[in-house]
Amino acid sequence: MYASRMAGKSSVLWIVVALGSAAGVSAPARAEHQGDVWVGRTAGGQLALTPSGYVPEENYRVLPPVSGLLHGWADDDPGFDALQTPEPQNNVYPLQAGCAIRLEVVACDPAFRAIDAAYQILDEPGESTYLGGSSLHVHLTWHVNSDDPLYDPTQCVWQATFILRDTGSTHYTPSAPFTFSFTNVDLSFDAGDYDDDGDVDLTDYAAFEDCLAGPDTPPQPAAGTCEAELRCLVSFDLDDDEDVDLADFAQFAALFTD
Ligand SMILES: [Ca+2]
Ligand SMILES: [Ca+2]
Ligand SMILES: [Ca+2]
Ligand SMILES: [Ca+2]
Repeated sequence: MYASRMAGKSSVLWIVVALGSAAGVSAPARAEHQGDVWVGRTAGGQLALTPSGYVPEENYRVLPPVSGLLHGWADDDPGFDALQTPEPQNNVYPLQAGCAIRLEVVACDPAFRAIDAAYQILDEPGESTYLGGSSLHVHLTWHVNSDDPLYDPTQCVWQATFILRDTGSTHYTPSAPFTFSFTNVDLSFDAGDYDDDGDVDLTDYAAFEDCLAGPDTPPQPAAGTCEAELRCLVSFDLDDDEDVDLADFAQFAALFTD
């Protein structure tokens, strides 16, 4: 079905077509998900996030620049919301009355911090803030602080790992750790469209070649910057395993628009 649209392009693209049509296509790249983290508990009584809400591990959260009180990049999404509807297929159920849920830092990168409504800074392991009870809904401020002496201007992704704890009468087991990735790079382009001009064409293909480093190897684009590497992954790591290889190439080929 791609052959007619590809007619007249180079022989390289015919290989692309063959690979693309052979592959299962359309897994979305890791991208920006709108919405909150949904908090619930398993049937066995462990705090858990549902995959129906924002999944920290599957998303880069883009923080816009801020000025004034805070310097650097900050936003208050995603927040935390209590799950309302049971999800037996995910083994996650609504929180019960009596719970008292806290968010606790396990680890976070230098210059990153979470700020709660009382302006308490969370940036050291063990620090925590109260999120609420069985109907919790709270937004912290996520902040990459460019005033921090440890702020590294060559860094473009900041990670922060948390767990949820219950200090209430329900005595839920703490959640598994979960890790957010925040970035100050604008990632609002579509999968495959590296140069963000609304198509996937030979220009993007050239960028794919620059990003291609093979299985289980981080991209090493010529530009050599964190931002270039991140753009490689967001554009071309279409099977979301943190590399750009031939498996991604097969999916990339199917995205060709011209
Ligand atoms: Ca393009
Ligand atoms: Ca183009
Ligand atoms: Ca791979
Ligand atoms: Ca990949």
